[in-house]
Amino acid sequence: MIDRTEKLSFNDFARNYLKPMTPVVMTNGVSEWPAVGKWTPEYLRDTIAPKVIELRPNQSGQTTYRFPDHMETFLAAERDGTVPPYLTNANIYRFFPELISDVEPYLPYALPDLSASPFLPKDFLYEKFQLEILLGAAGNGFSVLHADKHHMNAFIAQIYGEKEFIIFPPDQARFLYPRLAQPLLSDVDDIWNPDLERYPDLEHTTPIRVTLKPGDLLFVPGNWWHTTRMEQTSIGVTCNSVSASNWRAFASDGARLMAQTKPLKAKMLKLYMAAMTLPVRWSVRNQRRGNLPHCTPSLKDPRARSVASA
Ligand SMILES: O=C(O)CCC(=O)C(=O)O
Ligand SMILES: [Fe+2]
Repeated sequence: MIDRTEKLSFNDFARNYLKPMTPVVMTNGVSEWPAVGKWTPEYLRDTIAPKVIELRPNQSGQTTYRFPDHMETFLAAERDGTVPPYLTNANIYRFFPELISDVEPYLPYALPDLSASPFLPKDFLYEKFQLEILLGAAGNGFSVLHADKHHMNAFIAQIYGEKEFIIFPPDQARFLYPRLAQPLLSDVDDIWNPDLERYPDLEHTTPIRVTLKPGDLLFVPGNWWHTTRMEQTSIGVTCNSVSASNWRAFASDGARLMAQTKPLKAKMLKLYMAAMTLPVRWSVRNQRRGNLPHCTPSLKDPRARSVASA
């Protein structure tokens, strides 16, 4: 079971869910976003300017989407009852600036986001701004059971339609057939109807099912395994973050990846990360005292501005 609550204060969220890394659904967690009640597939088609975006949907190869052609394909599939490609992980800041004001204020629960800390090297892991659109139709689903990359936390907001999640706690990872080379991705191809002869250890798991409705906000802490499916059109927005609880795992994953190409730099980075523990502790103390994230000057994050002015 996952707790379902009304929208929480930042402090209650931090104390009861963020710090212990426990999932939660906040009903109306993002109800103040103009996107809720406004976004529909047609709205996205009419609002997003024509452009080509290149994505790696579902951990696979690169795919090119041409907007609004993709939307026409999507709407036609919706009408015909066929299954269009699930558009995932399209970064709003990079691809859809025309939509940013619909998803402000930035999720206060995701701040301070230590992955965006100015103390980190600029090229650490990937782009810092993480607010991504997921647009799916009936029959779509996220392609793989996984825990989020680099052990990051995920906040998944439901904007339109419904989406079903299946979720497993970190201590069940050993029954979920993690891939050898990509240990945060599962080998199990269809967790909704699993082949128990091929994957007998799944018998030891206790999946948690959650359905999100518009306005809901789901917190999936780092290392919690999950995937989704849809029986109807669904628009979601997801956001990754790193808090004090998963800072260490995040940092060492970054250093591990860097060591593959730049071993010396990775060694220096490890030292640097150890030193970073101080500002991390400081920001956590701040959180506990109830100071809002945008008050932490050492973590100047441009996204916090939209929180501050909300
Ligand atoms: O909302 C979904 O379909 C799953 C998204 C997800 O888990 C992810 O982007 O990591
Ligand atoms: Fe995920």
